[in-house]
Amino acid sequence: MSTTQVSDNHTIQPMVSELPLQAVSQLRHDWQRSEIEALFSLPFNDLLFKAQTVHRQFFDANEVQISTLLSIKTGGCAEDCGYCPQSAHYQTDLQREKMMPVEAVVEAAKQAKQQGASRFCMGAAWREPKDRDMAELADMVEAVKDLGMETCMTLGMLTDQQTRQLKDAGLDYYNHNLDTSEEYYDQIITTRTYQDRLDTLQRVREAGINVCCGGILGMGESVNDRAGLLQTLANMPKHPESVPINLLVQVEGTPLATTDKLDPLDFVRTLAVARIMMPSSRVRLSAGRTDMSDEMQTLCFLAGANSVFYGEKLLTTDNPESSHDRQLFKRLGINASPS
Ligand code: SAM
Ligand code: DTB
Ligand code: SF4
Repeated sequence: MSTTQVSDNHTIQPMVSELPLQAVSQLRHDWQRSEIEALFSLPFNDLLFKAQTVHRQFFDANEVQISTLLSIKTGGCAEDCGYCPQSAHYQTDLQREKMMPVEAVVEAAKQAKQQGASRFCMGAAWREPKDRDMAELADMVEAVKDLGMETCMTLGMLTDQQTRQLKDAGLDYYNHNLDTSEEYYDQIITTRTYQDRLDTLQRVREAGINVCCGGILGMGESVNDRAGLLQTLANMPKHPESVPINLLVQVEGTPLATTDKLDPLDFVRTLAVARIMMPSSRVRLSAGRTDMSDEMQTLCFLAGANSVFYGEKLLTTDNPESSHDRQLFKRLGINASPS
């Protein structure tokens, strides 16, 4: 680090914003925990400046990619994810629904396209899909692709064969979140391991499907756990193409329903660090937007978030009204990106 000599012989350090932005020209996969913690410890303005600078080297800063979600099979899930209203382990208000017919899925995708979504994400409350469901799932992928949309699915753990079936059907993205750090994982989920998740992610990557993988903030995790999650994501051989960062939606009946609310600025900080560490990935401001002010979402975009879920429902919980989102984008001069 160069320093500046001043006449009375004191030495002053340059501002962080004057430091070379080493992260911008290359994608790194060797992040050390101490470096990540140093990013989290930066003064907020320095961190946001750095994130926005990196963001502009890789993306149009005024474009946001728009995805719409649909729950194609709802509730009754065998897993015990402590945040999830769809787990059969908890008593929530949710109505269980079996797998939707292909035609109904295509109808919902058409509407999403009309509203301006470029990607359609189909989610199922499964630990893993059954082999007998694969043909119908493949039909859904093909039919949604025929509409000219990108397709994404999130179905739980996959076998090699299931992964290949989805790839052959033309699936563009597979969402499979790590949710938090490896160390904190068993505080949140006990019915599977972190390694189970990593195994499916590797299958998806090796099959040539784009990876969508991120996490949830506000589950009582420490800054160190947030750093751990981002370290695992960024140190994968290839960065996930999409990195959804969810704010926990606290649903009555789930074990995490009464967790202390996260400081909104800590959410923004984590997005900024994700942007710096994975500069060419779409970082998605995901669940939890109904609990965020317009101003907080604006800070998220400034921190480098450049994708959102659009449409009044996520999977089972509320998302902002589409008209409100359109208005916010207009106020900010944000355009929908074609992919
Ligand atoms: N069952 C599949 C799985 O878990 O991979 C796919 C569906 S699951 C609902 C998809 C993701 O939604 C989870 O990995 C989690 O990150 C997110 N999610 C679930 N409930 C949430 C909540 N209450 N708040 C925020 N994100 C949530
Ligand atoms: C992701 O990271 N968030 C989305 C999507 N991937 C599948 C799901 C959010 C779910 C929020 C709770 C619900 O609506 O059930
Ligand atoms: Fe099941 Fe997915 Fe919910 Fe976990 S997050 S309980 S795996 S639907």
